Amino acid sequence: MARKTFFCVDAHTCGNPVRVVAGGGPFLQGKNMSEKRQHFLKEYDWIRKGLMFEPRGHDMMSGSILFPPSDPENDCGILFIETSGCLPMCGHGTIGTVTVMIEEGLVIPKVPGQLRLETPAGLVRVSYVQEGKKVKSVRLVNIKSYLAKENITVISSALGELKVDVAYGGNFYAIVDVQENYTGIDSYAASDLITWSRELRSRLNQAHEFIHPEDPTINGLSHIQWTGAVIDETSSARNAVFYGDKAIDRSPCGTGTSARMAQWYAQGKLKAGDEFVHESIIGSKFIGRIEEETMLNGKQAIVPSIEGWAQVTGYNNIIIDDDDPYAHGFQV
Ligand code: PYC
Repeated sequence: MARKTFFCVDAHTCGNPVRVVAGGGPFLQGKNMSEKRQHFLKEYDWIRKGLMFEPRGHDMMSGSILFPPSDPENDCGILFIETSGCLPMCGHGTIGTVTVMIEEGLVIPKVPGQLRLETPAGLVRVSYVQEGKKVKSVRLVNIKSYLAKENITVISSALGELKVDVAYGGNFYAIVDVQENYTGIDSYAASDLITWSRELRSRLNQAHEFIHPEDPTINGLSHIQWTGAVIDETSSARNAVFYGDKAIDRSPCGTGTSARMAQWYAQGKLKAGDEFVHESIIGSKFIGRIEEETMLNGKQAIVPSIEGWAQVTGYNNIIIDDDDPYAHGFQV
């Protein structure tokens, strides 16, 4: 490789960036997106680093690459790319990617208003509302989500002893509810939450194993979900989700919302059919719903859905050139 150009459409979902790679992505081997993700990580991770990190991206950058589906019944395959790596599933990424796909005519749905998307975490079904050229809202029916561990102890050097639950909603989340040593997101600076998250994640991963029961390539706790008081009293809950090394999701985080709904379901606070309005750190909202009660490897689980909106912000032909010492990005 000497000079490679990627045609990207940039967007944001409820405030969080989504860079959709519509042209220039690699050919990946594998019979599904989980196997293709492994191939990408082995041979093409430089693409993710170049497009996500500075100087072409930034700490919060997140995106996706589009692939033809492996099963002709489906509309598209999606690989999620982020500063943190290649997530098995990303909710805000799906909402942004669908908006871009439809508004820009990148994929023609087999059934108008609906899409079947192959993601590394499994099949995600989508419905969307379009007015003229614009996609007004997207609802995704996510993969099976469940509460993986309850009330485990982790020590924060800054806050002291914390009790957290860990739930899976496409990624593994440690959920920090308000408790004696933690009084909610508004009590702290976002930069402090970021520093403390790195420590909590590392301690939890050292002390516990988090492995998806059906796909062992999905493993490790990647995100910390701090909770706090809602801004709008009609909302159900609010969060600040830490990802990568320096990011707080500006959206309410789709997989984080799915994980939180699985936690509330397991604790009897939410039941099938209930709506769950989730606010982000900046007050943007996703509307979650429990679509189905189900089982995953003998454990109680739910099929959650998430609704949100996205906005296209621009077109970006991004060049990654071997001559550039920062071709594969950097972090400070
Ligand atoms: O929306 O699922 C999500 C997500 C994961 C990381 C950042 N956003």
